[in-house]
Amino acid sequence: MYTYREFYIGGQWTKPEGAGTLDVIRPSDEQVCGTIALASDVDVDKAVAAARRAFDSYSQTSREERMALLDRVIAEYQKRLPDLAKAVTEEMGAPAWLAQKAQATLALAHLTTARKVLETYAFEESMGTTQVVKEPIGVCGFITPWNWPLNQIACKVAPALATGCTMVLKPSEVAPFSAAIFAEIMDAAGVPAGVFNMINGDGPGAGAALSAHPDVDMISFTGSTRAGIEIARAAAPTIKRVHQELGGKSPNIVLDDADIQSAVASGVSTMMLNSGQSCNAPTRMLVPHGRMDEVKAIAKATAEAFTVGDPNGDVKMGPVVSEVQWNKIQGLIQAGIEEGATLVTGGTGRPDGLDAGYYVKPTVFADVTNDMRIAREEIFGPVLVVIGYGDEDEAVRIANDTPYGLAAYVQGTDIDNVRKVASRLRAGQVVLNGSGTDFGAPFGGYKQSGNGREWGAHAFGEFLETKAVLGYAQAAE
Ligand code: TXE
Repeated sequence: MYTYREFYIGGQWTKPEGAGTLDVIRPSDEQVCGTIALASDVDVDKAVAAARRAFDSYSQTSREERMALLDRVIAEYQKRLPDLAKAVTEEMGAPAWLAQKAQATLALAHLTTARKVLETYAFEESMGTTQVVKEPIGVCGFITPWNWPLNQIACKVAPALATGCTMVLKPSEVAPFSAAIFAEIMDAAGVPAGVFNMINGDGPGAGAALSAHPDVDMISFTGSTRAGIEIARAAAPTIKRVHQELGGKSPNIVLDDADIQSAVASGVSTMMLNSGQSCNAPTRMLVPHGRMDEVKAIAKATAEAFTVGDPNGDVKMGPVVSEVQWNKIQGLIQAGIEEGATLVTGGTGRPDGLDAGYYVKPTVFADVTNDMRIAREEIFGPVLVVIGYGDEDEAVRIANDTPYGLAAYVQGTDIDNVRKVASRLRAGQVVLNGSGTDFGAPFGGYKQSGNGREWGAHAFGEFLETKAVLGYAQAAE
């Protein structure tokens, strides 16, 4: 049982001013696994004030001081890896192997990448007699989700620390315990008081207050497009910078010359990872009409090999995060059946033998058309849709026919053609033939998948203001 009823403000665990609390539900058995306090507006004000006070000195630290700080954070983070992985399994249901190998460790990759980028990042450049300086933007507000909780915290905190910003984190109220351990890590690493602050709360409460706060200079948000719109609206009167990483409905184009067995099997596996709860999951598989039957057979076999159950057991897939998500997914599976898509495997209800917990059957729909709800809406569960296409032009048209543009995937043997198809896709990241994650590469969306970029050197730009100093290069009198 986790009990974190205090907030980390100004370098201290601090009692909340508000009286609200929230029980956190363990998705694997629907039991309470801990309790958090909910921040009131006064708590948000206190956290922002602490970050503001710390900004004056932290923004003046040298590159070397911040590199040393990141080294200490990395060292402390490594010590807590088992605790972090366990908390993620408890709060959002990732299987223990996934929590250990990915959920907890991806955050480490962002910290080490930021540390490396900081070594050489150009904060100044000369343009004739003008000097252009990149300065930390100020106090940042971070609102993060529950699906890859540590990854999404670290990919904001790491570049913010590296660039000299101070920050207030409001993690997801659904998965707050790994974030609390993260705050303990920051404390143990000796992050100066007020540089990193953490409060808990829900979206309409603490999230909205942070977004609207006049003393917050930028908000970085990862979550639903719905909340992203509300955050941008709340932030608008204060003209703060708003970075958003929102939903996706990423196409996975399997070209006719692809190794169909491996392209389809890996597409299904990537899609099902983390119970399908990844913003960049390849949720729409596009295949030539003539290969549909072959694809159905491979997708069915791959999905049915996904063992589902207690995330602490020997399973490939745990539950989805919450009852709300479970109901949303069930509703969309039902919609797919009613819209006339072919249900290849899976379907509504819990997998056999699982009576409690938010478990979903790995589900594949084929013969889907791109106007069906299951092809248009982000399902955020283990549900793949397979759509047929006639020629490559049609594949590209279907791929781009979505309000989202976070990621896209292309599989094929003729690499020149694969590259050509990639160049026609409107997405912030295109993955060719199952290439692995590149933590230095920018990550973010076109269209309604958001704006701005995270990860690596590109992330630094989100946290920097640009100052032009004219006449800088004049001779001293
Ligand atoms: O997300 P929310 P939910 C998508 C996915 C999922 C859907 C709903 O499709 O099914 O979103 O998930 C905070 N002002 N993604 O409801 O509400 C909230 O407290 C300020 C995609 O859980 O977006 C939490 O910290 N903050 C995604 C965070 O937003 C607000 C990851 C995420 O919650 C707020 C998760 C408000 N008005 C879900 N409303 C991705 N891009 O990876 C909510 N929040």
